[in-house]
Amino acid sequence: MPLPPMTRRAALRLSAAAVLRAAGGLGAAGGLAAAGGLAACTPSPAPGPTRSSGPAPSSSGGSSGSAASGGTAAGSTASGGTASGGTGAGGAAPSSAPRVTGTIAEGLRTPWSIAFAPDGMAFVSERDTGRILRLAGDGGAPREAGKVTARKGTREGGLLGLEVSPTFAKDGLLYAYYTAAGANRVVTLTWDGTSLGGERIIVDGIPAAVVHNGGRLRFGPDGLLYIGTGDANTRTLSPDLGSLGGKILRVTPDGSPAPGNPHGTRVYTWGHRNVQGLAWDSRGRLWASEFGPERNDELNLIVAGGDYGWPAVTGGARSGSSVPAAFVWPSTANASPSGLVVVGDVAYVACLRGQRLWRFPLPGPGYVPDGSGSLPGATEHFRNEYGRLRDAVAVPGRNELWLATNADAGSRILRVEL
Ligand SMILES: [Ca+2]
Repeated sequence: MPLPPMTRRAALRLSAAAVLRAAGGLGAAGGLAAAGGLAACTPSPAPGPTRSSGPAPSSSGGSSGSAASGGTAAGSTASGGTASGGTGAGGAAPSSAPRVTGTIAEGLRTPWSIAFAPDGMAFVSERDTGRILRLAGDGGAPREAGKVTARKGTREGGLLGLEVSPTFAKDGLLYAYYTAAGANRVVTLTWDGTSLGGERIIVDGIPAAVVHNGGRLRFGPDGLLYIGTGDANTRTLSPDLGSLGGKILRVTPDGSPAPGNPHGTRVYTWGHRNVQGLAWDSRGRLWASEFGPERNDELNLIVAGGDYGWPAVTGGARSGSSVPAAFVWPSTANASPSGLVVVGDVAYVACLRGQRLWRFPLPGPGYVPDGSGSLPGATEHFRNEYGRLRDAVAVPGRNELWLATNADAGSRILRVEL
């Protein structure tokens, strides 16, 4: 689905105020939110006003792998700081460190997911309000486009993932994942050019709980919808092939089991704890981020039918034929990975508790996770600068990400140049 680039007009309208707000960190955003409501900020082309401590000299040849050697040894914490990553095996991957260059919007309430429509408009979900906002690609205040009735009072449930139909220009369909009264579900809503309506449930009965609700939705290059779910705090669900919990599901656009799924059901892979990030590289490989149990957060290379180990094992360990994680964060304090995006065969992972963005040049063809839990060239950025990071998405047609921060009513969407 070719997407037109966002207008350059936004980039040319430099707003000193926006730069100052961006440079002011969360305090500024929180103050504005307290004053009431949402605000848009003109994306700023200023050179990295929020970059902390400047980029470290780029380490050539991917030797920065030592900055974040991963591994499965307890206490082997990453210490990459804001070092610029080597390009590693990424080939044509961007070689520069990501840098925040502006604030797209602020005063949002726990934005969970961002999804771009073909015309450059973006939809943003707010977890706790159930609102779906739309953001014009060239700035302007966010407007409410629609709303779902999500269950209140869960810590990690609510309105979670969004995804735009691959044929959005024709059907106007927006997919949404939310926690309903008894379970998580996936619905479609129809965009009529003004608002979203006509909600239709396409997958229901995904186990829900106060925590571990998964929630990521992404269409793959095969035109099928992939759904990351969680174990709903009941670890026996993950290896249970009859449950939709603790899985990556693969369905057709109408929610039916995808043809060719390994068990003839919606289940694509199993043995997951809580999957909140899904992305494909240029070779068509699917990567997924997953929260570990107070240790061993994971970046996984996903293969159809795979068992990803939970609850028998985590991280680089194997149980039977389970697939070890490609990269392991021994301490969740450094990660707690949610949104995942791949640009130029470099993966970026937005982290909650770790309050940073991880960057991984992805390995070349033939790569198979070897249980070491490490990938060469991994680096971390923005540590503790913007608070909890929930989602990272690529801006169509640009070498740029939008990054959703989670700071209750002071949450922001940041513009990140790569
Ligand atoms: Ca695992």
